[in-house]
Amino acid sequence: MTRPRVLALAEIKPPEMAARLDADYHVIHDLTEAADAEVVLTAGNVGISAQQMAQLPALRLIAVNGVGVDAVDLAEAQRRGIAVTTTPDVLSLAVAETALALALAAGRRIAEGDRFVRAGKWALGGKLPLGLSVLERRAGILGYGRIGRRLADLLRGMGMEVLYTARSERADSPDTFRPDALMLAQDCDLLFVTAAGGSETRGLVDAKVLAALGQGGIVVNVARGPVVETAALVAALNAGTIAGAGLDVFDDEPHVPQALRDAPNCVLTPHIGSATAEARRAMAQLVLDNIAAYFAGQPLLTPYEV
Ligand code: 8YV
Repeated sequence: MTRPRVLALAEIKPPEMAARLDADYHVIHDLTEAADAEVVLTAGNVGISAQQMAQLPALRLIAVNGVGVDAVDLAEAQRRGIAVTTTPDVLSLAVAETALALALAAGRRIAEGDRFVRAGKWALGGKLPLGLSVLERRAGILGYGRIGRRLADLLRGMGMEVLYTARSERADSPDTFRPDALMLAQDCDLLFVTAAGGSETRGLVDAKVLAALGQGGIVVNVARGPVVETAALVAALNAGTIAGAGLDVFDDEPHVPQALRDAPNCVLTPHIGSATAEARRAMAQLVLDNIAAYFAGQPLLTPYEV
């Protein structure tokens, strides 16, 4: 029996899950050889454009190995009647953990301390500047979706006061609502960015928001690079008008501007928010289940409703 053809624009991990995709489907990696493919596998930070869809006339399902759909041309997918699935919930803890790790690393100068020891500066009598307590501060969460709320649960569980900004106040939330990023930044010290990417959230964290966060402020971005204005962030870090930053996402990945790489107390990671073996296995399972449901003519498990 011939296996259905699936175009993979992104990979799935861990390897045993990729092997399952290979066992069940004829996986193609070249778009120009996929005119008859009904399914495309992509990732949150890879997506698929209208131009790519135009080259795939048989396409019926875009299976995103991730939750971000900002890189998928959703309007075009809808126009063409193409369904989109994502991998919600199963990665929330991993991304929340990354956000927490970045906040701790920036506040307590962990990455800087590591570089300091490796460079032999400790042995030479050097001193690392004092850090800032993280858990004694107020946390602000910008984007109170599944990931933001999972992070809020973790922070509250550690005794932190948590504020949040979302499109509207959530009646079922134990946390304190602020209607916009500026008001959130005025009242918190740690600003966690967990909002979805795309035009609606572009530049939400700008120079004014950073100024409102203040000298003891730390910005953590595990969402999408453009939600935070890079030039404003670099300026605030260099001027010391905020205390630090932890960034997992960037405007033009995998390229990270030299100004950020040189910025003081800025912890940088290579978009590893969901990169735990546990989360990636569960994400891959959902991707495989959605693709299998599509070919079996059954309802998709986690459709993204446009
Ligand atoms: C990964 C992500 O980069 O879920 C997302 O939107 O950005 C991340 O989880 C990627 O999608 C993993 O394949």
